Amino acid sequence: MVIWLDSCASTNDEAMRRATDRSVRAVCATTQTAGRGRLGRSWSSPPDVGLYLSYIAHPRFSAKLGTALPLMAAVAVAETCATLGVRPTVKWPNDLLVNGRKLAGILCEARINAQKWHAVVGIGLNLHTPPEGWPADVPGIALDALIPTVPDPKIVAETLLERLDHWFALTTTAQSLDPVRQAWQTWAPPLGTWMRRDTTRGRFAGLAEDGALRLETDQGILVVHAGDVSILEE
Ligand code: BT5
Repeated sequence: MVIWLDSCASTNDEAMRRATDRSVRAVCATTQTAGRGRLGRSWSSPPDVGLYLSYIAHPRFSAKLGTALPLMAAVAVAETCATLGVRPTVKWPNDLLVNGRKLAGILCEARINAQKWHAVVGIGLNLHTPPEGWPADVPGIALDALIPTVPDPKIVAETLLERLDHWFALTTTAQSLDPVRQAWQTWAPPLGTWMRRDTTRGRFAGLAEDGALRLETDQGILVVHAGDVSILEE
């Protein structure tokens, strides 16, 4: 079952509250009053312009594959956009960009609940440009700037959930990040693209086995496990 709410603080919280209910697959909302990004940042979630969806990774998904979550989500969103004729670039770990602007963001959160590991994959995908435009600090882009007709959020959610189910099943069967790692790299900037992590510049050298980002710097390979990187050229 997919729960659709008119409004909530964050669909990630609503999904986490229901994480022990095996009948719930995802929670979506028309608007979020406290949509979250990573590292204490916020996700702009005005009514009727975005898809705000939190997918519940049931406990059957092993915690040791946890680093696959953002990769699976990014690939599922990229594939969903591709069915609509839009080809985004994935930016490690969790952004989907078009023309250098952010089309979607992903926030994976995990918690122990009822003695089981639960994870929620929160996805914000911009469908329509906000009527008042993008806030100055939000370099966003929406599907309506890229394609003539944007389907109803429920239709987009259906495709996205089908792609998420696919990647969860494949990763669980393989018990490995390899399939999703390979798929992720097909949506990534070309190997060798310059990226920056804090003050260090390096060339994109693919993903490590656990999904970490590898950058080839003057000092050798830098493996980035958390935080942000910027793409310096596309
Ligand atoms: C993310 O964080 O990109 C994760 C966003 C996850 C949002 C979903 S919506 C459903 C679920 N429920 C939640 O509460 N969250 C998830 P981060 O990488 O930290 O990026 C945040 C930054 O993106 C902000 O500081 C802004 O610069 C920018 N931003 C905020 N809202 C945006 C939007 N709607 N479109 C594009 N960029 C945005």
